[in-house]
Amino acid sequence: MTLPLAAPPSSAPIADGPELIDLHPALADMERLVIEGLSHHPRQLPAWFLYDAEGSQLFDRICEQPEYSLTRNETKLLEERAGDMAQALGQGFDKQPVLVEFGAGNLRKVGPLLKTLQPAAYVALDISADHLIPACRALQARHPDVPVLGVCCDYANIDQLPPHPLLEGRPLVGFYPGSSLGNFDRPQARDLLAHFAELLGHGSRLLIGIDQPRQPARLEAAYDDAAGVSAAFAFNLLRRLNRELAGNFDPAGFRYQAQWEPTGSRIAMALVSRQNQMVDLAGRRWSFAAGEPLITEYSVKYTPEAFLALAAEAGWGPLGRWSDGADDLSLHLLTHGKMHDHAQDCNHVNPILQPSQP
Ligand code: AVI
Repeated sequence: MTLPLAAPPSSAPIADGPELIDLHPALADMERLVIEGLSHHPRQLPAWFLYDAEGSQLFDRICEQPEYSLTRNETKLLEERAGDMAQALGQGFDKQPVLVEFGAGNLRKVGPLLKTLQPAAYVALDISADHLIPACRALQARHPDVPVLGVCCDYANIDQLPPHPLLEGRPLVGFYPGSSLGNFDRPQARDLLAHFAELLGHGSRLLIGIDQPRQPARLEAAYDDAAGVSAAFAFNLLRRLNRELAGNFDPAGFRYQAQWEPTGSRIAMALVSRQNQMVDLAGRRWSFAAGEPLITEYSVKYTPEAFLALAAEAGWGPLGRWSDGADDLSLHLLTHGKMHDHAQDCNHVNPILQPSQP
């Protein structure tokens, strides 16, 4: 899964603030991924392509839509239960761990954990540097005692965390909220969980947010909100491709669609071609048939049991689970290591093994 880096990493302090290391995939890598994705049937691009500066802002607006409850519910759960979560996340290490957040976005969820865990440092990984820089600066101002480091990267495709004095000799624990695991198909999701274990190290712990299946109508509305923000988020992908990879997509030639697919337990989001058409992109000419979808992303929903089975395939075992009142989503605490270690640990955090009550 590793992308060769076409450009050396650059690192710079964010004016009077935390440092940012830039490992964004190079244009040549993006071009290769576009050619691979459009040659695939159905056509599909990596979900991280959606997150340029504009896309990241649109995603933040999706999180505010009444139909999209995931962010609100998860944030509330974190605010209410961060003390228990931090206690279990940081348990058993001889030094204060560093907290590493994957796909950190606007950094608005981690605050309660920083307060309760008091990590030695906090590392935020996100694909959009434009979004990460102001978010890191604001977070550092709110939490002056925790050193903050931003890393702009495709976290699924880095070989290791960048060597940095803040991480040296420290245990690492992971935080992956927002159910972004669902934006990878199952084999990729399993590989990603295994990859997190490699990045964090043996014996590490991971707190991960997972959205669960519920009535299809609710899910379809969450991914196709009445205000049209989800659709705008998808259409922004075409604008990005036109701008960065010499494309000539005409957005009017496509319509947005979000459909629940029961067999995959997932929402499929797509831009569907309204007619037969040709599009130039990445130095090639692509034909789209009328009705043909370009999948912009999937969002797989896992029951707690299905998620834990997937995590086990990647060597992660359960330590605890917290859920929102409606049991629409869970924050799972996992540990990577031998199964009997998990059983012991579970005894320590037994009270949190059941969903929390509203
Ligand atoms: C980031 N990710 C978890 C979102 C989701 O719910 O799958 C992405 C998203 N796309 C459209 N709406 C939300």
